[in-house]
Amino acid sequence: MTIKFTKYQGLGNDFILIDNRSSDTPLVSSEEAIKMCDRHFGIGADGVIFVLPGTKDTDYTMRIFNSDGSEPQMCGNGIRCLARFIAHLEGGETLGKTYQIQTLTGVISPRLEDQGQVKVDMGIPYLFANEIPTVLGNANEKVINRPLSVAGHTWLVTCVSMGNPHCITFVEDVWAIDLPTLGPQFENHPHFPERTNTEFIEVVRSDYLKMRVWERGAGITLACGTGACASVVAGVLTNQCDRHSIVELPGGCLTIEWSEIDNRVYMTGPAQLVFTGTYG
Ligand code: ZDP
Repeated sequence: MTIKFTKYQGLGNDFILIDNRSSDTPLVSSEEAIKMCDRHFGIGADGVIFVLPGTKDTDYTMRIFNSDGSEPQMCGNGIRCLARFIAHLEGGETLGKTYQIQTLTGVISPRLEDQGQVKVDMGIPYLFANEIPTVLGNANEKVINRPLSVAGHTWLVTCVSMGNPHCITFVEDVWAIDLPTLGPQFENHPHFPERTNTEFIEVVRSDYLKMRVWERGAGITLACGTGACASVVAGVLTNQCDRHSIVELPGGCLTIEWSEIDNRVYMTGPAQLVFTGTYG
């Protein structure tokens, strides 16, 4: 089957977007998504994102397959790309337009800003072990600076869910981390029953973090929006950063705010169209 797609990227975290408004079922299977994401034999991407019909309370529904075919609950860079894709499908962008998007973790609201930026209300962070989920510590307790043994070293980790699981550890130098070796061992650690995304954070200033990420189901990516949100939350919980911080990723910077007023996390960053095409 030939399928039309549009390629977007958010700080180098890149996605194949598919207009799926005609059906409640993704037009592409998770197995096909793996092939589409292959950077040599396919289009090449970190994931495939579908714009499906909304519900009575939302404009559209978003689903995503990681490049390994797994389906995460949520994605941050991806929903910024989805918002601009929807505007493209609807015939043009209206500054300030906010979409209500149904996801597997609830309703997420991206808002179109100027200069290609999108501000997203990412909802509240989940902090209890059973919400991550992880078996680190007691189910109804937060996971803050808990020891986790990986690759013969004991790391102090803080876990946060933005609808998807994140395991965050603070280090002196993010570029000294052997991510290809450590990433898979964190991702598949038995303490994370649904696997986990893993972020290594270097605190440059109280309002400026450097981050590298090994993503669940995608490996090393240039940016992870939910990971940046989770990392600022972890930085606040461990008294290492401000609630309003810049997160510098290999692909660029995101502005994150964990609101003291409504407990919601807000993320602002770019999303850019790369090309359109047909596959198959
Ligand atoms: O939780 C996961 O399986 C992630 N790999 C989903 C994708 C996260 C994303 N990179 C982000 O920006 O949050 C899209």
